[in-house]
Amino acid sequence: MATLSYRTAGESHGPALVSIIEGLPAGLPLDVDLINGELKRRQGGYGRGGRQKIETDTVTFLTGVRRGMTIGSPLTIEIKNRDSRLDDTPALVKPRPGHADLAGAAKWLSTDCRETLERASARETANRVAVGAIAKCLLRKFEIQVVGFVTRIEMAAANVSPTAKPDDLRNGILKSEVYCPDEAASQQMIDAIHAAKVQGDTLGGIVETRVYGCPIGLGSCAHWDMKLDSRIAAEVMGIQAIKGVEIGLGFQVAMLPGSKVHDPIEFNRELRHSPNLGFTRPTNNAGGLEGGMTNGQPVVVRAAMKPISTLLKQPMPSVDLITKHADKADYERSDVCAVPAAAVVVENVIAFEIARSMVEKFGGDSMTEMQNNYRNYLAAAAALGQ
Ligand code: EPS
Repeated sequence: MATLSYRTAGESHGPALVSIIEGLPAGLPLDVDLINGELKRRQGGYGRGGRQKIETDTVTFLTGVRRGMTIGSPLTIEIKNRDSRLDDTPALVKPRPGHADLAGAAKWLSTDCRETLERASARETANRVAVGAIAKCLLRKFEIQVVGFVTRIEMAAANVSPTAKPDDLRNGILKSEVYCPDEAASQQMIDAIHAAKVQGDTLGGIVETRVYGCPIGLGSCAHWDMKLDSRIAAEVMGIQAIKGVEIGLGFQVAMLPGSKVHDPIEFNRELRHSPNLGFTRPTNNAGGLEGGMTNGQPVVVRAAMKPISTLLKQPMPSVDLITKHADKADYERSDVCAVPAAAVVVENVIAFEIARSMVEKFGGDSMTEMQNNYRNYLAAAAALGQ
């Protein structure tokens, strides 16, 4: 089975971040403005720290592209680090609770957490946003849209209609400094971040991604690791500082009877040639995924991000790894709140997983082949039972 995969490499203060993506069909136009636009959004959001003032993340294609199009060979991308000074970065010997510092230092038999934190840093998410944005270039050929936003920062919670149109969501997100389409909640979130900054503290929150336009049948119920919900959860949990992932109703399913959880199935003949094949659902508690496969409804995923573990004015109690004496955790330049950035990262890693499932179901060596496969599937599925 053809599949799509990627690996990332690069340290936070090394010369560059790079990624290799394999499995993209040939003939896919790569929209550099879209990719750089996503990188810029990741750098933004109220609550970001000093590093984002230094960097202007943009993508360079090193391999796999000719005249702006994929050519079927491995695609390598590079994002340069302006703050490149890896050999001159100081040792960090008082690990920050919540960060990878302590476990990484022990794992690699060191008293210096620097080498662990350089790779564990959320700077690496720039790679994954660029890869996801490339996946979006593929998804838009199939009219699949992916929209991510913030629904909570600490106690400030947004109210976002489950039936909101993607364009309305996007407009609301664009207007908000915290990428939240609920204007009133957006202001409360900004106030909460400001208060945390004054305290020298940090804040976490919840982000949501919705994917519109997926055909029924992406993913598979054949194996646990082919289930699309399993892959999405793994990809999202792999993002720095994410501690929980929910799909659809998520943890609420445990508190409701089946009659209130499952989404009734209806049929509208006029829609039978659309990606949902005419099967509509008055509710979407399943979050667009049943049995590890898309069911034609929007895919809805939420993720909880913990507060950044570097605290400015009140570093957490820690231990000096050389003397083993109690001390305060070291301070590294950091953000007060990176939840808006996380909304962009989550959105893009989900875009990658959806693109991967599209390549697995419809993939071919070229975009023309893949688009023909997609059309043939929709036609065959629409003709069933006639
Ligand atoms: C980040 C880059 C990092 C941090 C932050 C996010 O750069 P620097 O360490 O040079 O300030 O600002 O990373 C973390 C919070 C972390 O714990 O690593 C980025 O580009 O997103």
